[in-house]
Amino acid sequence: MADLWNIDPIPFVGKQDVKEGLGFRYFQPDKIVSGKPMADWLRFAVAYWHTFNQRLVDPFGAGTAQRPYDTFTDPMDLALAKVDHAFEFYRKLGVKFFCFHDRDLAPEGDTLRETNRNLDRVVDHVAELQAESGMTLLWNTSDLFTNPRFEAGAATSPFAKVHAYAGGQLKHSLEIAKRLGAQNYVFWGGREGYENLWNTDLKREQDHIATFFHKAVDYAHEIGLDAQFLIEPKPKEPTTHQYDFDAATAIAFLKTYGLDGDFRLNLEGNHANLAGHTYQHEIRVARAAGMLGSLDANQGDKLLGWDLDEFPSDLYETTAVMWEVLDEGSIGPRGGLNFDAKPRRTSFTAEDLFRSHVVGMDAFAAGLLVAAKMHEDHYIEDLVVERYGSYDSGLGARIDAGTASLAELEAESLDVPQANLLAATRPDHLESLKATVSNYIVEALAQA
Ligand code: XUL
Ligand code: CO
Repeated sequence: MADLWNIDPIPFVGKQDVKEGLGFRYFQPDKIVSGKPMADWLRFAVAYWHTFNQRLVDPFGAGTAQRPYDTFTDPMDLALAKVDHAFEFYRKLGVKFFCFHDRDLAPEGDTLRETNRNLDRVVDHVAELQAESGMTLLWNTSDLFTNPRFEAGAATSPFAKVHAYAGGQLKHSLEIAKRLGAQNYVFWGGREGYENLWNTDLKREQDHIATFFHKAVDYAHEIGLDAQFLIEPKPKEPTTHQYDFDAATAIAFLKTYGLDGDFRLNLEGNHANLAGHTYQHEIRVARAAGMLGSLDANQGDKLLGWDLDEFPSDLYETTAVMWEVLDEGSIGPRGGLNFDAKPRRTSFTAEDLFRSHVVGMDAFAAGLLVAAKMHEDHYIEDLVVERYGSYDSGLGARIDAGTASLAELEAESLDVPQANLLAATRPDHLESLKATVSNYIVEALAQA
């Protein structure tokens, strides 16, 4: 194939000078870390929407992006050319997975039938290049938020015809998932929320989206689609109140409607921050419920309160994420790290798409190396075991087993002087513990 990006495949350069940012310092796909090749722990995916469609607009200005397919004017020619560029991008970057929304791939027609026809032409081309390249579809999804028809929601729209349209769109996306062998199928709630309760029947809207998910599960069974369904929580943007606010809210919703057996979660760093959580918190909550599915890899900006979708570069955060993943044994049965991220407006060249992915991949590879070292040393695990040790025997063990009555707890406590109770706890030296993690980052990477 012609050199569509005018760039060499990204090499591993280790600690050599990589000022240009077009080489990996830490990501070595075949390097064995904690018993598995790095590539198996990390399963990086490129997000079609940000990488190939995003023009780097912001609310105050037009896009700055320069892309090698900007010369195509016919929308279908452009759509097909983007697929060629996408697969060449994956190869040069060295990623094995990709993700897309239906509407990322092809322009809409006048009717759903016409839209599907456009989409299928492009999906044919994706299927051809997938067969040639061996790329895996980490997940696909339906864009149920961009088109004006979804102004008041899709599955939760107050208007039955809009819900129906969303269902029709979903059906076709599930067929594409089946055709391309998707590992997962994602639902991000987009406009599934509300602005104001005076005009909203919250219970009815939640019932409707639950029905929508049940129909998706039924149809997947009908067509033999073997993909893991995922919900991607996000607290705000675009609506004030999103029904899938955070991991805990999404888990409660899934359990309420009997969907927890069929769904897991796709968790995103920037979304976690918008919900007032850390990325690690969201992952731990999902793990505790046995519902960690996959990860959208990005980060927010501490000073700006919206969804910036920055490429991950914060090693403290990637270490925490990979700590959770190592403890879990994988990101999820079929999970990966999808770069739901875009370069900043000032990084507008085509090469910057490579550079920014290199930053994200290296940040996670570094996080993996550090977390692996921490697990090897067992310092944190031992500390946590010791912290909860009082539940291992005697009264604590009876509390743990749920057999201690309140009367027993009262008898135990009535005559204990306050000072003795503080002595029964254990100081954490929390500041030192945080420094321990920072020291691991410095030292593990110095040795890497
Ligand atoms: C939006 C977001 C989406 C989902 C897929 O904030 O994260 O791109 O990942 O619809
Ligand atoms: Co996302």
